Amino acid sequence: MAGTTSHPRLLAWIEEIKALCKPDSVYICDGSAEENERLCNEMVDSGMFIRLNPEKRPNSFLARSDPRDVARVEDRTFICSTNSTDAGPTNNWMEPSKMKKVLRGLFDGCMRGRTMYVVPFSMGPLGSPIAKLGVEITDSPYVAVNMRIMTRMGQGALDVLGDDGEFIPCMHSVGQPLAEGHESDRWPCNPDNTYISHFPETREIWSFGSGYGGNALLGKKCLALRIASVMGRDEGWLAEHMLVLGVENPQGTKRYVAAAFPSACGKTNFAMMVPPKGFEGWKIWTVGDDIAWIKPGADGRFYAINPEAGFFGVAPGTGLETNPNAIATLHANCIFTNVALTDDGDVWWEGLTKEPPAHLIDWRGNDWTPESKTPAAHPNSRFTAPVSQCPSVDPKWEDPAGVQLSAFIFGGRMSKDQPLVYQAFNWSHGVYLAATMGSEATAAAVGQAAMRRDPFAMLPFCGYNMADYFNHWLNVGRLNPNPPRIFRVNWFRKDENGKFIWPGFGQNMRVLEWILKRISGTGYAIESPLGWMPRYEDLSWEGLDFPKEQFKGLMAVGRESGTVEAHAHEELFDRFFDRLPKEFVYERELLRSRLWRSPKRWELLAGAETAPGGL
Ligand code: TSX
Ligand code: MN
Repeated sequence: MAGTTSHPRLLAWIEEIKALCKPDSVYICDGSAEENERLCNEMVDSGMFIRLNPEKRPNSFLARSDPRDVARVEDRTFICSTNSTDAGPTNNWMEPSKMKKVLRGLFDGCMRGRTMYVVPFSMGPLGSPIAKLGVEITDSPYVAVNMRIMTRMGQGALDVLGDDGEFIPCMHSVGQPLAEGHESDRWPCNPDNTYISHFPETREIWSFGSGYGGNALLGKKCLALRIASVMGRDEGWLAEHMLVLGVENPQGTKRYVAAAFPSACGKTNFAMMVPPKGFEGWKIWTVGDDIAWIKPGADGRFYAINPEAGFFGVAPGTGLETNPNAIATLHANCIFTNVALTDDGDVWWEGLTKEPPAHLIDWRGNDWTPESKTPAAHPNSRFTAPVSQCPSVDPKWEDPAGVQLSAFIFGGRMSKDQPLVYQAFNWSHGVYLAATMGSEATAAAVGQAAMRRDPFAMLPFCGYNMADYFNHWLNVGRLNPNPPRIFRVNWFRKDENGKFIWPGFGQNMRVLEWILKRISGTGYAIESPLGWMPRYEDLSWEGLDFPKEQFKGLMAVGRESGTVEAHAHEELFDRFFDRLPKEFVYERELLRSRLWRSPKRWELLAGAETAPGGL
């Protein structure tokens, strides 16, 4: 069996691409279990997949990529708008017709000796008014089976598409045609000619040369973020790099929040958090761990869906202590990429267990022992797992109407000068807080820690000029009477000995609880120069011994370092020139003024430095 369609434009496009790429055969995926089994078995035969021990990890596989093809390639990612200013200063740009010419040359005959897979998919629940359809044409069976987990893939998507539905065409090739009688590489790719190209005006994606992750699974970063962000700008909604979770208290009241963090902040861990001791009867529900599509409703409130159906998570650091829900999700029906293989046919990575096994095959296929100098799993190794297998999956995770958001949380990884939590004064201040977020570049020994800015965690994922994106956020808040409240968090502050002050993980529940209290109007906060801040007594400490002195170290920001930070915002924003929202100039000056003119009350409570004389 194979997928069937009578959609004339889709059929014509398939013929056009077949003529260009010249594959040996064409196959339309139906997304069935039988098809999946057949493709996986074919990959086992070709050496691309290793079947894991069915007793330990049923229906699961390990793939090892070419060591040159292990991550997204930002320097080979292009936004091809007609005008370069519409891509903006933070994106690579090429004129669309010039890029098309380059791509047509590369795609000409690129699938010789291979099967061309047509992969129809829906981002978002099938038939949901918020969902978008795409069709990925690829010469990688690895892409086809990963898309089956990550999206609603197959005949169901073709049925929704009907005979005249809209779809986003996504072209993909690993870029390694096979000469007559030649065998394929185990992991074919073309690292010297990689292009991840987006055409926001015609809403097309063309990806060449990489078989890995976001470069190849085009529904995710390319469609659900870069192209969707442009659609959201035009249609009045938001495509965001955010997790979505629900928090339920013992009385059964439930609120949803969306949160954006730069990489390496533990987004998936936060999305699947387990409440700590002292929070009996509380529950965290997972809607998504990476992408949220958020639309204002007729009531002026914001409704979010997870456009994905799977987790494509970083494996290292995922263990029973850090994320038991993820570990349970991975029990079966998963694809692992670039992790290590155990002697009994299971997987392992750094952080899965405290003690590494005595012997492994590492991600490159070599023998590995605990004495080895290199990691057993690649630091960017991944699991592909169905959201439906997550024990904390929210009952409404597939609700086509989405879940109503009460808060946006923006975070970063900073060892100094960024408090555990504070709340924006208002929408435009919140947008400013999100636009200036980021993580520490390197561990700064002394003085100010250098922040690598990642506005809204969207720097590599915004399909248009980021200054226009900031304006879009300001507009969305202006046009809707009930936008979510905005918060900033930082779990990663360190003391003078370089130790994390905050225990993090499940203990972050205490911060979430204060956020929920603020939303409902029952939580106290003081007005600090940065925003509304909790006092020690405003957080619940039930079940945790965390002295007041330590809390000061977690919250305080000096006037001097705050001012250095405000100055750094100026440098960040200068490159956007006249497209930068005027509000941002005023927000920065207000921040400066508050830092030097705030009442003493704040210094005492948050432990800031003493102001110079006269204030
Ligand atoms: O994911 C993390 N979160 C969010 C969890 C809900 N990590 C993992 C690192 C990111 C990939 C964290 N690491 C968090 C956190 O809140 N906090 C920290 C820092 C930290 C690391 C180890 C400890 C404490 C804090 N260990 C002990 O206290 C024993
Ligand atoms: Mn991500």
